[in-house]
This record gives sequence, C-alpha cells and structure tokens, in this order.
Amino acid sequence: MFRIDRNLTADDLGKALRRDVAEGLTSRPKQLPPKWFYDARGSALFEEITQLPEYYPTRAEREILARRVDEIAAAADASALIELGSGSGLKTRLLLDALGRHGGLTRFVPVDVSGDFLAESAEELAGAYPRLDVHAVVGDFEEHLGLLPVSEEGGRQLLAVLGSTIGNQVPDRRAGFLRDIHGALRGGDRLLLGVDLVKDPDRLVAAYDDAQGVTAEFDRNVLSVINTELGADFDPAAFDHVARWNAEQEWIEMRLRARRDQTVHVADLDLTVRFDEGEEMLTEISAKFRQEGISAELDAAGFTLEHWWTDPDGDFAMALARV
Ligand code: AVJ
Repeated sequence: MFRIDRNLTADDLGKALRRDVAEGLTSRPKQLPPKWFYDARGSALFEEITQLPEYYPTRAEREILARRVDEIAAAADASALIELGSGSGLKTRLLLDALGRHGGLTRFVPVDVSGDFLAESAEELAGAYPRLDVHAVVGDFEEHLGLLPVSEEGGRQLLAVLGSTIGNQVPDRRAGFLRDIHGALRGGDRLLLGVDLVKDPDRLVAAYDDAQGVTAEFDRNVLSVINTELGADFDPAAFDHVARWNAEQEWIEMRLRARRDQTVHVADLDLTVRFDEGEEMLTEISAKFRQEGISAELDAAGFTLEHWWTDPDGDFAMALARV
C-alpha cells in the first residue's frame, strides 16, 4: 500500500529558496543553508561522497546498523518506522527488515523535502515490502513535524534521523528540532539518531575536502542551483571550496571563497551582490558529537538516552532514546 501527502509544494520551496538566498547573500558574513545543495546533481554528488575513501560516516553508520539492527528493533519494539530524510537506501531496508523480523511492523513513513525523489523511492519500497503500509510525506522536517501522520492503531513508533543529518543545524535550532520531534511522538516511542563523533581534526577535514574534489564540486553546486532556480549568474569556478574544523564549536565548516573580486546578479531577486577576493561564504556546518553532549541535548528535549552504539573504530554513533 502506498500513498503520499504533500505538505510542501514547488511554490513553497521556491519561496523558501528566495528568502534564504536574499537573506544569506545580504548578511555578513554571507551564508547559504545546506538544504539547497540537493538538486538532482547535488544528490548524485552526495551519493558519490558517501563512497569516497575519506568520507567514513556512511560506512561507519551502516556497519553499526548491520551489527546492531536486531538489538535496535527489539529495544524499539515498534509497529511504525518514521524516517526523516533519505528513506530509500540500504540503511532503511536494514531497519525495515529487522523490525519485520521482530514482528509487528505495519507502517513506514518516509519524510523528505524532495517530492520527486521521495515518490520514486517510497513507491519502490512499497513494491519490495507489499505487506507494509507506506505513507510518504513531502515536507521540510525542520518545519512540518506537526503534520506527521499519526498511526490510527496507536502502536509504538520509531523515528529515525540517520546520517548525522542533525549535525547540519546549529545547537539552538537542534534543540528546537529535538523538542518538535518529542512533541510529535507519544510515550514509549523511540528516537534513533545517527551522529558523527569528534575525532582527529585531520581526518575530519579530509572527509570534507577529499583528494578527488567531489566535495568541492558538491559545495559549488549550490551556486548552480541558485543560477538555475533564481536566474543568477554565479561562476562556480570563481570559488574555492574550504573545509575547516572549528575546535571551539566542534563542527566542520564548509565555505566558498571568492578567487577574485566579482559581482553576481540574481535576476529573480533583483539583487546584485559583491564578493571581494578572498571573501568566504558559509555553506554548511557539520557538527561532531560526544556521548555526554548528545545525552544532555536529548534530556533537554524530554528524551532519555537508552542505548549508545558505535562502530569498532569509534567514529560514529547511533543513539536510541525514549520519549
Ligand atoms: C548528509 C548532511 C550529514 O554533513 O556530513 C557531506 C553532508 N557535506 N559532505 C555531512 C555533507 C559534505 C553530510 N550530511
């Protein structure tokens, strides 16, 4: 069974992009939110990143799941899996299979901003799991958590936020996001959080500035997205990709640095912006975590951390928390 709710139209997305770009290009320092990386080309580049030798998080998280998924399923004891972001890959299938083996799984609710991607991948999953009620939701999960479809039967739910997606938000927004998730769940429901861990800065920087330059292309792709969607005339080749470890905040920062003085015009916003040579624009933060910190953040949002699993190298963790 398959259905799809659309809480976000192409028009809503266009408005949000215009607002983010207008705000971001006129603030100092300039910045753009990372969610606009992911058009078709950006998603394909991210897929490529996950296979780079330097980018360990995807492999590490998959390894944890492969080893622990039955423990996770037993602890969660859920009849519904809600997944915020992605929702098509191997990790999703590992979870669905384990929850199925454990018994009781009847529903899968994948949530994503990209309607085309979601429709395609969720329908494919519905085909592969014919007994599952697949209820896809197109929405910005940072904003529309109140609109999640609640299962009528009232069974226990497992809500998964994998891939260290939560690391793209600054601590304040993360706190609000976790509170919103808590508000959308019921007593006994569980949250499964995949988080990348603090480690040697050289490895972290390499993971976000790979030798083949795929991450650099991914970073610059946000400029192409703005060119296509808002009629801008960015020259992506006029920007260098920079990845830096912020030791105080314990996050990786990705920036685009202007190679020369230049002027960019964004036709749809009637906006002209100047970049000075060497000027850096923030395009992403990717926070890295410690168990104590995650535990405290979960507590503050009303959750209790129940389980903490890492891969054998201690690079990545999965936290299971109870409402
Ligand atoms: C999918 C957002 C978690 O921050 O590691 C990968 C995105 N950016 N390389 C991350 C990303 C640069 C990724 N997240």
